[in-house]
Amino acid sequence: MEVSQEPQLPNYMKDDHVSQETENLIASLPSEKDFMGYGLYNYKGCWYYPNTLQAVLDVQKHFKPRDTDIILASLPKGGTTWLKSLVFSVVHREKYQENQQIHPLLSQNPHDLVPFLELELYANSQTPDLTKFPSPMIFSTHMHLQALREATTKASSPCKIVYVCRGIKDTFVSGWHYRNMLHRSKMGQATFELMFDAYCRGVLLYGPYWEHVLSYWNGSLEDKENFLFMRYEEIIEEPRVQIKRLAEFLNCPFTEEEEENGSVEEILKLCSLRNLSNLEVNKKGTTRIGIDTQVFFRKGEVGDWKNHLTPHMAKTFDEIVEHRLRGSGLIFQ
Ligand code: PAP
Repeated sequence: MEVSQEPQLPNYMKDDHVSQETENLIASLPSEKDFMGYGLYNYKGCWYYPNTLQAVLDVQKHFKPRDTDIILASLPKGGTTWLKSLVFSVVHREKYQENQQIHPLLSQNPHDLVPFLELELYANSQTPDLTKFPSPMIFSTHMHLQALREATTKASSPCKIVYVCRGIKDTFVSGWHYRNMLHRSKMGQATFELMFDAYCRGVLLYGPYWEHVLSYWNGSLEDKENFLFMRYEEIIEEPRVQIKRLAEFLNCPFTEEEEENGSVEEILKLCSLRNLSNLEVNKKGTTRIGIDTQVFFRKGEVGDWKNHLTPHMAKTFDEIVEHRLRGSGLIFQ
């Protein structure tokens, strides 16, 4: 392995928080090593590290969303941090319109404002205290829809789910940089190629990519009232249109007055990569789950893959995605 120092493993990658029952389950599951040699297990079509699987099972068993809850879903590196910032700011905008200086995004990382169900809340407890978050509660998850549904179908009426995704090539490249930053080490070309191969086979945490995006795409086609399918590239291209679409979906559309007084632009500016990444809280320190806050912010460019993938790698990704999504109506350029 080319990693020069012992990697700082986040808890969700470990296997030290697993019940005997889950251990028995894991022993019966298909397994593979991830590109760095850590064990992944396939449960109902999706790959997990042991601690993540334990937490997913706990979410499925114990989390019961209320109809006012909002769940943000994504693959890692699909636009999670941005979506958290935007939804939090849109939903809670009335509270801070008089005094933007006290806006929580200025002093807290977006991941601490919108907690992950399985990576934070249910990672250490089957009965986390959910009352400490402002109402309406906004949660997030990287679980794919079939896995999430095991929890949401317990609710008496559906809650709103917003999904964001990004083309596979930029998601992959963003994930590569994230892993380098996370492990505080520059991994070499051989590891890059191993990660590429794992991605192509779908063997990565919450993968395969195509199953994940398809599960939410189909969900959004079946139930437009409760599912919103968003794309990172579209938010970059037409932020005003997309944020208004988001607000309408969440039943808090911008009023004419808000549009005139610049509320939309203010939120976009507050949530911009430039603004967030320059805040003290996002330059140093860690999130509640112990990840350096700065690793969530990098370039945020569409097409950065061109600087990292060979033409052959790019073509391989395009062909896989085209093949896997064929007939679904979901197309990535
Ligand atoms: P996560 O799933 O681990 O939370 P996620 O936020 O989905 O990660 O992805 C991080 C990517 O979003 C980074 O992209 P890059 O590697 O291509 O640069 C990061 O720069 C980008 N990002 C984070 N915050 C924002 C933001 N406010 N606006 C636009 N892009 C952002």
